[in-house]
Amino acid sequence: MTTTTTGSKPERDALSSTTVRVPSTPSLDVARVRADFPILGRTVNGRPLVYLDNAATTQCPDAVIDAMSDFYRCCNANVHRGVHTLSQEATEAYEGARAKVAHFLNADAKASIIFTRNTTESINLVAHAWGRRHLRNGDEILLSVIEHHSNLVPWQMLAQEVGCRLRFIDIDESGHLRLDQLDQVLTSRTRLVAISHVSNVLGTVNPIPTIACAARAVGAKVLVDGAQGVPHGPVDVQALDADFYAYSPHKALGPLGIGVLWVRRDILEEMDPFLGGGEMIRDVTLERSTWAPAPAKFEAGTPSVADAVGLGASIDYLESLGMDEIRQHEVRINAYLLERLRELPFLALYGPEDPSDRCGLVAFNDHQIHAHDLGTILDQHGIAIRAGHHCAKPLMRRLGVMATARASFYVYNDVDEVDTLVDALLAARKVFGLST
Ligand code: 7TS
Repeated sequence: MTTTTTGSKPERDALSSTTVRVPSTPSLDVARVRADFPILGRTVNGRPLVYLDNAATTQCPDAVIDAMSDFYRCCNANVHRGVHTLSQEATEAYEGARAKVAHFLNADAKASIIFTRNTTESINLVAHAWGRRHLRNGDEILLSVIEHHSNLVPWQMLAQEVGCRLRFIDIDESGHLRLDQLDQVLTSRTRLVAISHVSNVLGTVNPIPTIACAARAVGAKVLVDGAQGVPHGPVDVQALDADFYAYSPHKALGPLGIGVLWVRRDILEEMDPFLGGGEMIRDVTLERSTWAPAPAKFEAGTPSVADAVGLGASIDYLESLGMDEIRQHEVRINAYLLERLRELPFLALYGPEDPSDRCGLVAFNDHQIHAHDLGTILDQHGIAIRAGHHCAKPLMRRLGVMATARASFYVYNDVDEVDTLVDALLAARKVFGLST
């Protein structure tokens, strides 16, 4: 984990730290890691599965699957409302998971961790609960052109509702944000800067502390879309100097169906509820209600308890591997991946050249084969990649393409799978009778 800051000055962001260099020796024992993931033993179209769609969703280790099935076998009950033993055990398991997330992200308080369904819901929660109360006609929200639709559409909807204006930071030719534009696009009207920690298309790790510092200077709050941040290295929300941080555990070895939102403790009181219903109230009369303190205020209804338990187990698993080691593993794979793909003259690659500037993914296009055809042919080889616009249509337009292919790696992938990918890309050329 990065060191915690006590003052307002941000420390380094471990993901974008320049100290990460391509390691000469492996930082993870991938063969041992793979043995923990039952799905990796299966075949697809008669070939061993090569799973390279981790930026969409990662796989679960036995520890996560077992934790969830144990919960259903042993202490399945509703939380926070039962005097009986099962309900108390379920509550302990649920709140224990919250404590693990708080520690994992170095949150300023356990109550600052709100469980949602995914990153998308976390960002929508901020737009409704904070945005509607604090943004007015003429205010500005600063975004970037690389944002996933999850960190764009909710702000468009809010902007239409309250009449505020969206502004954007562009990227340069290398796929880095144009920080030189910050002076121009941040104004005294900027109330919020909402930016992704890591791009899901370019892989670029964005320098959040630098952006947060500039945002603070104009009095704006900072929301970080951490969907592609948390999985790939140590994240310390206080060191990042953010106000809101959202992520999806299913992209970091956890289960589908649960999301995380961290809100800086002193802002929790400045937010209205998002959804109304059971568990989020202090008192209810026929005419009106008052709210429970956070996080209950933002978690109406029965939560996804087993998913929270699985999330807790995924954090234990990630910590047993080491988040620094995971970061180094990805940088090592990136270096080999970029080297091998650059050998193929028929490919266009997107994103930064330096493997240390990106997380373990690369988006690419064959000049002659559509990304969807490539995805289908690779599937015949047992290789799962993603093809399409990656829910980042404005970025596709900015890059001048309709779609890209994308291979994304994680803790159980190794360099031999890069070779398998390259062989399959060459085989795809043959299918279309194209030169290699
Ligand atoms: N933000 C970023 C940067 C993402 O990459 C994604 C998902 C999301 C938000 C939304 O996450 P969700 O869990 O709420 O859906 N990105 C991808 C992807 O790149 N391919 O599939 C999902």
